[in-house]
Amino acid sequence: MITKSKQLFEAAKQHIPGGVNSPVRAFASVGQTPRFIASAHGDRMIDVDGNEMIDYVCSFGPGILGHAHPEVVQKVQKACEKGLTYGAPTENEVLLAELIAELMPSMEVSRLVSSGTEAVMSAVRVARGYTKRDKIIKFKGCYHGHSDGLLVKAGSAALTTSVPDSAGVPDDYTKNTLVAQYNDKDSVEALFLANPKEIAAVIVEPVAANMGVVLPEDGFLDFLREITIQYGALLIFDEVITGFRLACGGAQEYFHITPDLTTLGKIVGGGMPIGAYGGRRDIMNQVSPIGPVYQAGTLSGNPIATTAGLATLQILKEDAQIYQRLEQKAKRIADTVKQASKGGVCVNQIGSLVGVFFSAGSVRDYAGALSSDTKQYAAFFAYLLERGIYIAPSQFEAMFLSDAHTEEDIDFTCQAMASYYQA
Ligand code: KE4
Repeated sequence: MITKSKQLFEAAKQHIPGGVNSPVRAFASVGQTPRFIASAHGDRMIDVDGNEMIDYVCSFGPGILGHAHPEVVQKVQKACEKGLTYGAPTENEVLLAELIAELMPSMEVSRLVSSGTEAVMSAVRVARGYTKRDKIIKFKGCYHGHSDGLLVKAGSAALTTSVPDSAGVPDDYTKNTLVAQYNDKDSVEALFLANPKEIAAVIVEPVAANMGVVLPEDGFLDFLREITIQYGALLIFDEVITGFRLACGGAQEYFHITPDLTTLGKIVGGGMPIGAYGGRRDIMNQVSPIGPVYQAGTLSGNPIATTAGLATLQILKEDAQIYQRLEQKAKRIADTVKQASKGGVCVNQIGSLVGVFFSAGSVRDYAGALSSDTKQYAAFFAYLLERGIYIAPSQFEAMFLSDAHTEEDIDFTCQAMASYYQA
C-alpha cells in the first residue's frame, strides 16, 4: 500500500519538476511511484505509508555507516546548538582538511564545496588554470555532476567534437570536452595524438558507477597516469563515489595510483552536503585567494556539514575491519545473483559496490552497459521492492552496502534475489 507516496508525488509535481529534486528519484526507468521516505535507521528506511525496506541505495553512496548513525547524529545535534553557519572559518574545516590529507595523501591541499558537481567543476577549472590548456578528456558513461562542460556525449566525429547532452548547454561550452571510451586505451591515445599540447586533464571515475558498476581493467588506470604525465596533462580522479568507500584512502589507495587532483562528495559529508577537491600543493596554489583561479561558496565548510563529515571519516579511519566487512557483504550478494541466474546476468562487484546488468556478456564499457535489458532490471527492482528490498531505481546506478546491513538482512536479500530466478 503506497497511498501516501502517491498523494505526495502528485502534490510534489505541482511545484517541483517531475516531483523530485533529482531526476533518478522519480523512478521513471522502473515505472513505479517513488516511495516518499519518512525516516531511516541503520540499513532500513520507512516510507510515509509505513513500509519498511532494506536500503541498498544508501542515498547513492553517503550512507556507508547506515542511516542515523548514533554518534554522527549526536555530534550534529550538539553542533546545531552553536549555530548553523557563520560565513567565517572554523576549526572543523582545518581538522577536515587535515584528515582528508591524512587519508588521501595526494590531497595535501583541498577546498570544501557543497556538492560533487561543484567539486568537479572547480577541479576542472583549476586544471585549466594550472596548465593553461582548455581541453579535457572524459569517458562515455562516466558522470561527474551536472556542470555544463561535462554534460556531453561523443559527437559524430568523436576525435574532434562533443555535443551537449542536455538542453540549455551551448555548443561552445562542450567543444573543449573530448570523449573517450572507458577501458579503451587507444581511444585515449588517439585524443592525445590529435591534441598533443591542448589537453589540461583527463577526468575519470576510477571505478565507473554511473553506468551501473564497470571496473577498470588491469593497467587502464596506470595507463591514464602514464599518458597524462607524458603529455603534461593532469589526472583527475573523480572519487565522489569511491572516496572512503573502496578503501579509507579511496580508489587511489585501492589501486595504488596517485592522481594530480581528486574530487570528493557523498561520504566526505557523512550525509550532509559537502564536496571537496584537492591535490598537489603547486596545483592548488592556483586557487583564490592565493591564486588566479576563482572559486567560492556561501556554505562551503559549514560547521554542521563538517561535523557530520569529520565524525564519519573518524569512524571509518578507526575501524580497520570495516572495509573487509563491507566487501564480504557485497560478495555474498554478488555471488548469490551469479549462481541463481546461472550466467544470465553480468554482476560487477568491487569493495562494497555491486552492479547487476541483465546482459549475458561481460560489461566493460558504456556500450556494454547500454546493451543490458533495462526492462528485466525494472522487473527485478519491482520483485525486490514488493519484498521490502530497495535497490537503485535505475540500471545505471550501483548497489551500495553499509556497515549497518545485518547478516540477517543480507540473508533475506540473498534468498529474495535467488527466488527471483526460480520464480
Ligand atoms: P553531486 O553533485 O550529486 O553531489 O555529485 C555529482 C557526482 C560527481 N561525480 C560522481 C562520480 C557522481 O557519482 C556524482 C553523483 N552521483 C549520482 C549517483 N549516480 C547522484 C545521485 C543523483 O543524481 O541524484
